[in-house]
Amino acid sequence: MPESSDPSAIADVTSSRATAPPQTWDPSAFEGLDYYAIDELLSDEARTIRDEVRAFMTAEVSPIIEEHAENETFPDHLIPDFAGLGLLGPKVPEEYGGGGHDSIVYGLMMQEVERIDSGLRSFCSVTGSLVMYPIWKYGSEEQKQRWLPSLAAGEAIGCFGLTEPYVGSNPSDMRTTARRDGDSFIIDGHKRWSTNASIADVAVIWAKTEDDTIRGFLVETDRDGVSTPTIDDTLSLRAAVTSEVVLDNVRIPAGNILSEVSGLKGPLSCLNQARYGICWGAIGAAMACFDVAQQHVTNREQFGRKIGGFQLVQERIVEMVQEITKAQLLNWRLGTLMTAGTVRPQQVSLAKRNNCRVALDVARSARQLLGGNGVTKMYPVMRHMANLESVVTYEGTHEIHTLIVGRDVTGENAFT
Ligand code: TGC
Ligand code: FAD
Repeated sequence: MPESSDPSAIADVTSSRATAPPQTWDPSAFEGLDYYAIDELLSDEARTIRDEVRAFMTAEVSPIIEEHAENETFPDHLIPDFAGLGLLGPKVPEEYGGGGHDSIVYGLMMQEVERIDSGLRSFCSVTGSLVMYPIWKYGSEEQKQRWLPSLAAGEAIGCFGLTEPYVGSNPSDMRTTARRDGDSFIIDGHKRWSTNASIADVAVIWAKTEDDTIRGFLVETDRDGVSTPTIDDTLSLRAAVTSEVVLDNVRIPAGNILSEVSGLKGPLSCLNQARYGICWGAIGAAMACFDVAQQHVTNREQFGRKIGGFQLVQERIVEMVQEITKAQLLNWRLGTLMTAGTVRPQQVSLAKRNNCRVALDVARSARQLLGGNGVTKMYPVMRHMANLESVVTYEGTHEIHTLIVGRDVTGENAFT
């Protein structure tokens, strides 16, 4: 029986309409979390670009993202805006249509995109780091001219095929093959978990040639033998496109090979770029969850006072501030090393490992502070949490990054 003697409360209980308290979060009130004044370490240009992306994502994307995630649709109408904001290929030189920015700017951009949704950051990461980067770094001048300006403008879309149904953490065991046949290569294989593939014009496919060497190939997706079935049963990154790439006797011109790299270091060097973007992006998601939690605890009352006044609540909030701040400092330092060109892949791994875990912990803690309403779509926290389950897995799982750093520190290989 309802405890209230108010007849309208009884009516609410007996009606079929659920009642919820007012939302305690205003997305437009986001101010960022900068406990250690890291803003002072940024250039004016970096701050300006970050603020521009932040404003766009808050005004244009935040209001629509929940619906896209629910309906499992990618908001492709945003692609021209993303291109206009320079989110597609921020580090690629301007002569090829990219932004020519340094790594700090790239990181801040990914932070602001993922603050709204990891799937949209995925779209940007794949375009810039996994498709444009290898074409720019390892492609011919003709390949660069053909693809980079249109990818930067969002007129062409790309995807990256490394993972296969039976090969994920250990890509050196890949089964996809590329056989030379006169002026062509014939590609056979099956890639799984390829972000963007069903909407892509070009796929960067990693395959083994007859001498067992891993090489990269540009495969136009309208070629005979290419199909890209969507993986549509995911509970994570639902506003992004994830697909398979099936390559059945696909003939491509020999000139489609990325001629300037061979071996596993080809795809892994692209992953360094994308993993770096994830380090910043994941903390964007964490900042969003913290913001929701902070607003909630300063609004919601229980036991006659704001829940932010309880010591156990403050401990959660302080833990979030502490871990996000440490991760932000890690990102800033990583960005300066990356810009200087002295970063080591193992340093990227340490930050990817740390920051994904921090983001997941923050999301789970924020959800806890929201109480029951935290499991509803009133708040973005469950969506971030579900997204982050992919983010902690792709681009190298938490365990793989542990082993990368472990090997670096001890000199012992624990992979096999
Ligand atoms: P290993 O012997 O360590 O290395 C083989 C060669 O590669 C070089 N290398 C690297 N080069 C550049 N960057 C790196 N990070 C590199 N790591 C290694 C290395 O120097 C060596 O070169 P060389 O010249 O001596 O031949 O190779 P391994 O077989 O022991 O494997 C290492 C391991 C397990 C760490 C690697 O396979 C790995 O990182 N596995 C994880 C796979 C992964 O991350 N897959 C990601 C798929 S793409 C994706 O998830 C996109 S999600 C996109 C989105 O939506 O955002
Ligand atoms: P597995 O490698 O089978 O691993 C399963 C479990 O075993 C993991 O917990 C792993 O950590 C653990 N494990 C494996 N080896 C070891 C070991 N030596 N020691 C300890 N533990 C170990 N790939 C692409 O190529 N392109 C993309 O665009 C892309 N996009 C993706 C998008 C999404 C949404 C997802 C979920 C994945 C995407 N991936 C993509 C694939 C992603 O990179 C792989 O899922 C990831 O590398 C892990 O591979 P796997 O799923 O085969 O898991």
